[in-house]
Amino acid sequence: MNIVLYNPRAQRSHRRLPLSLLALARVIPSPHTWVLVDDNVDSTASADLDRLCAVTDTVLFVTVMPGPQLRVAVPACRQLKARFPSLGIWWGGYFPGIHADAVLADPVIDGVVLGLGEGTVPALLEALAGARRLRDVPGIAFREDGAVVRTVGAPIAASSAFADFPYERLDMDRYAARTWLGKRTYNHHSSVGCPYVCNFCAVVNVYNGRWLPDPAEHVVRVVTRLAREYRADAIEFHDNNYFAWEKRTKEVAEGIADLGVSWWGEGRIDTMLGFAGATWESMARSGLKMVFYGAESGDDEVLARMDKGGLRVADIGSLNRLARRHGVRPEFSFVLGTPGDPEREASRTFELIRTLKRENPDCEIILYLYTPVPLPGMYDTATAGGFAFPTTLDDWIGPVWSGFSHRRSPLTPWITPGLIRRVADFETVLNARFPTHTDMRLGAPSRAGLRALGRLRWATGAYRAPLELKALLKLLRYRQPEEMGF
Ligand code: B12
Repeated sequence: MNIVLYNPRAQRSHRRLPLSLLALARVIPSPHTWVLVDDNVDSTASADLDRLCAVTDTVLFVTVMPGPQLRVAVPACRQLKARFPSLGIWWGGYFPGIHADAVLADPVIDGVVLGLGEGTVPALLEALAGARRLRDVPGIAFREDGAVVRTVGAPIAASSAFADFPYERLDMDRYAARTWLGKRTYNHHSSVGCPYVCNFCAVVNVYNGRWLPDPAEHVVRVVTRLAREYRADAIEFHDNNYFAWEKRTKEVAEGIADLGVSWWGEGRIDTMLGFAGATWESMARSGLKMVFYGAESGDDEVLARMDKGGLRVADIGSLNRLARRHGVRPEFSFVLGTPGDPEREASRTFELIRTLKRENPDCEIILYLYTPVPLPGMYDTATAGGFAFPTTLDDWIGPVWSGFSHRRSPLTPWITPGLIRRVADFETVLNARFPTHTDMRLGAPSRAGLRALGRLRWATGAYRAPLELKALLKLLRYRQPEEMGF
């Protein structure tokens, strides 16, 4: 069988290794063959798909995130199936895993891999070749006699249990991204899942508190290979929770310290507040430049409701000061618009952000609005108020739900246009007063202009309707890292 691995465009020119598909490619056994089509970097992607899918005995494997990627994936798959009706089309990734019923309501998609692909794909290929029943493949969903069948027991293992990513099959120069971290930035993913169960995070739906890290020596080996063979000078760790284990963090930091690589990853405030001073020093010495933290809220009551493991607002401030002392920039993400009193939550969070900026102007701030994921807690409050996910892909890619996936227009029953506007206005003033360090294309004069124009509004708290700042940000094509990556 020929397997076409397809990464639909998530962000044009977002030059990052398509790790989901590389993870699958390494477990495809011969005599099957695979080829990767990456719409993020390849302008001929759609012609390539046409050519490759015309070959008989081909299966299309598509990785799908909600939002823009979904909006590209749906029409592409429909066109391909219309042209090549016998083409098998299988989807995987968080979105299809969580919303398998909506995906399978579309006749064009033959099946969904619900969790990790490595353990499932070899068995799936056997079934597609007729050597076993689909029902005997673990961790998939497919249609049978008009109903959706889900098989259980998706195997889960650390990535290091499988072969290395087949970088040698890619044009690695095309994936060396110029970012604020370095001239040749590559991305890596060194652990599966996350050990926590925050009730607003899609990772919990798939891994439910499981976290399987690659051992430190494995991570060091991969980073060394990227640095030595492919001249990486920066690494983004895309793990959901890179820093969950202090010992591993320190060992990796020590192992990569001499490579001259800058790096970034995602961590928890409570975990990293507990790290020893020596670990912070090792991390900083090894090139750690910034850490993304889920700070979530400036309201202790909301933090408790989010199952953040006892995190308090005061901890966010402590981490901000600690990170500053070590010269590692914190990037705090907040999730506004949760049930209860979202207006009060917003006011408290804005106040906290002002304090964080006062104490460490270098910290970065990212604002989201809570968008439900199907987990007990806030999701139940939403459904009780009438919230329901779309049941078809047409609805998912339609105008109403597209904004939802961007976490900007959440469609929760308690959200009001006034609150959405209030958050957007605050964000505009914040972005002008403190333009992100991660936007490489923003030159010094543009930054200075933004700061100057944003200063008065920030100083006086006059966030309402900052039309002049909105226009300037638009003119400068300001990039928001949470949507576009760095
Ligand atoms: C890199 C990344 C991006 C990149 C682009 C990724 C790309 N495909 O090109 C960018 C920055 C553009 C991005 C954007 C967004 N992202 Co994103 N992103 C990630 C991130 C950090 C890493 C993905 C990755 O490479 N993982 C490593 C690989 C090895 O794991 P994996 O993807 O899970 O793949 C395994 C399985 O899922 C499965 N699998 C995956 N695909 C397939 C396909 C087939 C056929 C099979 C068989 C199996 C399979 O097998 C793989 C190997 O085991 C994840 C979080 C994470 N740590 O995974 C979020 C994540 C996927 N993103 C998410 C979201 C929501 C978004 C946004 C929509 C959010 C926003 N802020 O607006 C935007 C979309 C905007 C846009 N322009 O598209 C969510 C998805 C949640 C959900 N409900 O589906 C995640 C999980 C983050 C989170 N914790 O919420 N993202």
